[in-house]
Amino acid sequence: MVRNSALQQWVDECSRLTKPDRVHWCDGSEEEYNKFIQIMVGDGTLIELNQKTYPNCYLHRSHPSDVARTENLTFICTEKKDDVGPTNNWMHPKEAKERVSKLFDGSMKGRTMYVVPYLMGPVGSPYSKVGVEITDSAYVAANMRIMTRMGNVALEHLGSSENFVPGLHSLGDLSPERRFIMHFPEEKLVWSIGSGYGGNALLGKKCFALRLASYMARQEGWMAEHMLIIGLEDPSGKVTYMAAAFPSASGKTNLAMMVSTMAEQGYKVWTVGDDIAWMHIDEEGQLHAINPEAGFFGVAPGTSNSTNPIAIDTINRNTIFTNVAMTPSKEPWWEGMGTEPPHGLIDWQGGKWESARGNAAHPNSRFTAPAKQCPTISKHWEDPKGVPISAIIWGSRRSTVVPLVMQAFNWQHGVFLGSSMGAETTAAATGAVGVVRRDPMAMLPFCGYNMGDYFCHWLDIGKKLKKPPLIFRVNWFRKDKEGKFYWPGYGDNIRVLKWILARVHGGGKAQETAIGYLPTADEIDVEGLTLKPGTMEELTSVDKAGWLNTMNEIHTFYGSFGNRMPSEMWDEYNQLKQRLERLP
Ligand code: SAT
Ligand code: MN
Repeated sequence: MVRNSALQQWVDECSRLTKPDRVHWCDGSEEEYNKFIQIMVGDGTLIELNQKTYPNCYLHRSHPSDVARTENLTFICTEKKDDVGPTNNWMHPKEAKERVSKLFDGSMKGRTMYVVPYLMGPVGSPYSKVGVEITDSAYVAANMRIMTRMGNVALEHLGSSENFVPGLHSLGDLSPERRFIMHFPEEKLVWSIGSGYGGNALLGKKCFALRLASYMARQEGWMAEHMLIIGLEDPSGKVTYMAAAFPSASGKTNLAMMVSTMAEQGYKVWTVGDDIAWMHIDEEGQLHAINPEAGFFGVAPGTSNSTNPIAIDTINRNTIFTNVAMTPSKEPWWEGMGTEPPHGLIDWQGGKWESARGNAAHPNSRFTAPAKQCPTISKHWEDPKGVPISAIIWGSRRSTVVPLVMQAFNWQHGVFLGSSMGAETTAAATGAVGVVRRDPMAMLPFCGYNMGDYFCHWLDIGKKLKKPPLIFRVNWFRKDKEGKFYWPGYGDNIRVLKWILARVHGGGKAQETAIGYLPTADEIDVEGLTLKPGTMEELTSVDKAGWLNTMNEIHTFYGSFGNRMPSEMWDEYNQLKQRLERLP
C-alpha cells in the first residue's frame, strides 16, 4: 500500500520525539492480532484464559492506580478559555504542548511504536472518519482492533487525504503525577500519556468519537453523542430506532442488548451500538445514527445470565478482559456474575482473594468484545446511512425524585431535560461514587467545547429536523426507604420502551404534569410482575419538594455558563419553576 505522506510525516515527527526502538504499522490482520497476543502473553501483559471454555480470551491487569478515566487529568486545549466552558479543564495549547512534550521526549525508548490507523464508522459510510493512534502499548493496539475497523481498511478510506485525526499515546511511567489526556480540538489532535486504561488510552473512543467529534459535529451540523442505539421490534415486525444517553456504567450495554420479557408478545430489542452515536440529518430532514465503534467496552461486574445473557454469549470468545478476577480453572469471574466466588479465586490485582479484601473484580473491570459476535446485533448496524431515530432517551441513576419515565412536551423542553439531568457518579471515573452531579446529556466528561454552545447546537438541530424525534427521560434506579429498587429493570425495561414506542406512533395514555407527560399509573404494562402495592403510583407521580430542590442545583449549574447559556433554557427553567410552585 502507498503510504500517505501527511501521515508518514506525522509518524516521523512522533518517532523523533518519543524515540522508539521499533516502529510497526498495523495492517489490522488476524495474524498480526495473534502476534500481539503472543508477545503480550510472553511478557506477562496478558494472561491466557481457559481456551476450552473461553477460546481466544485473555486477561489484562492494569496498574492499580490506572483503572478508570481520570477526569481531573483530562484537558481541552483551545486558544480561548471560554471556549471550553466551566465543565472542562482548560490549558492553553502552547503550555499543554510544552508540558507534555517533555514527558513524551524519549518515552518510547526500548519499546515498539505501533501505528494504528482506524476507521470510526461503517466501511463505505460518508459519515465515517479516520483516526490514527500512535501507541507504545500492544494492549491498546489489540483493543483498538476490537473496538474499531483497524489497519488497511482505514488507510484505504483515507487514501491520500490529510483528513485524519492523529492521536499520540504513550504509557509513560503510568504515574498519575505525569498523566495527561490532552485534546486540541482546533487542530483535531489528541495527546495522551501516563495511562493504559480504556477511555484514557483507546483514543478512538471518548477522545476522538466524543470530545473531538462533538466539536467537529457542531462546526459541520451533526451530533456526536454518548448514546446507545437500539431497534425496537413490535408484534407486526416493524422496527423503530431509538438512541439513549446514560452516563458511564449506568446500564447502556444492558439496555442495548436487552432480552425483552415481552418477547412472547412480539417485542424485541436489536442492538446497533452500546456507547456512542454519530447522528446526521439526511436530505429529507430525518435524523439518522451510526455506531462509530466495532466493539463493546462494557462493565463486567453485574453482567450475568439473568441481567444480560446476550453479553454473556458475546464475551465467551475473542475477548480481552481487564481487571476481572480469575478462577483456578482460568475463567474470568466478577461480582454479580451469578456464581459463588470459587475457592482459590485470584483477585484483579493477581493476589489470592479473601472476602475481607473487598471486591475480587475491580468495580470498573471491563470486557472488550467484537460487536459482530453479539447475537442480537441488528442487520442494519453497519448500514452506511445509519438507522432513522424516532426517539431520544435520557437516563441516569437517580434513587429519588425522577419518575420511571416521562416525555418532554416538545424538542426544546427535551433539550432542557437533557441539559439539566442529574446523575449519581459511578466507578467509571476516579473519585467518589454515588454523588449526584449535573451530567447534561450524559456528556459532562465528553463534550469537547463550551456546553452552553452545545445546548444551542441541540436547539439548532431541532429546528432543522422535519419530524424531530420525541424526547424522553427514564430512571430505572428509584429506591424505596429500605434502599431497595422499586423497578425490576433489565429485561423488564421493555415495558417502559413499549410505552415510548406507543407515544412515538401516536398512542399511549399520558397525563400532562408540571414536569412533562407521564404515563398514568395503570398505563405501563406490569402484568406478571410482583411489585409492592403503590409502586407504580410512586414511580409516575411528581415529587414537588424534590423537584424544587433540584431547581436550585440547576440554577447554579446554568448560572455557571453565564451568557453562553441559551435563553431558551432559562425560559424552560422559569416555566417549570412556576408550574411546580403552582402545585398543591
Ligand atoms: O473508559 S471508557 O471511557 O472507555 C468507558 C466509560 O467510562 O464510558
Ligand atoms: Mn461510555
